[in-house]
Amino acid sequence: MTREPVPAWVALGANLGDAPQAVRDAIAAIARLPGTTVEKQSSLYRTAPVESSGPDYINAVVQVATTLTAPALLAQLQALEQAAGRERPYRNAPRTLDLDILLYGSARISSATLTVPHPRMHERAFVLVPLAEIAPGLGTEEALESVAGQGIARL
Ligand code: A4P
Ligand code: MG
Repeated sequence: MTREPVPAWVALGANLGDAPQAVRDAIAAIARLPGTTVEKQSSLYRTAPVESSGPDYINAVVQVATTLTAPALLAQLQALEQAAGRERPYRNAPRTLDLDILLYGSARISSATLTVPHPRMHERAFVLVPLAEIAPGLGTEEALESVAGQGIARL
């Protein structure tokens, strides 16, 4: 049985090593995932760490269309994080690459390993600003205004 492609939005973040290159390479790698095409990609943004330490982050958001299930997409994204040398010494540690699923169609998922929509996306300029760039219909002005104090600059 062939599955219909589902639109999904993935947030990318990095703040160790050559972070802009890591984010660009990750977008190219996502485009090569099975059953997956990148439909839209935001600009890259330089952002101040939120509840995290270390250098500024580079963040971006992509819209994909994928025939992968949400858990399969998560597994593929985690493999890309590992391939980029991701280490997890402690929560919100600086990282070479972080890939989070923001939205998967209209699905609401709450499992031990996957929560969709991403529970913290509406608190974060580093997610909302790039998401608004490629999917203005998904967010609200109120949400954007509520994060206006967070440092973010388009590269
Ligand atoms: N998980 C559950 N739901 C999801 C989902 N929707 N997408 C689970 C991806 N993963 C999801 O993630 C921990 C576990 O979350 C995974 O094993 C998966 O099963 P992780 O990537 O190992 O750890 P993390 O990234 O530290 O956690 P998380 O929850 O992604 O962190 P946050 O809350 O997203 O914050 N500041 C700036 N400026 N830019 C950033 O990118 N990122 C964070 C991470 C903090 N501050 C930041 C940035
Ligand atoms: Mg993550």
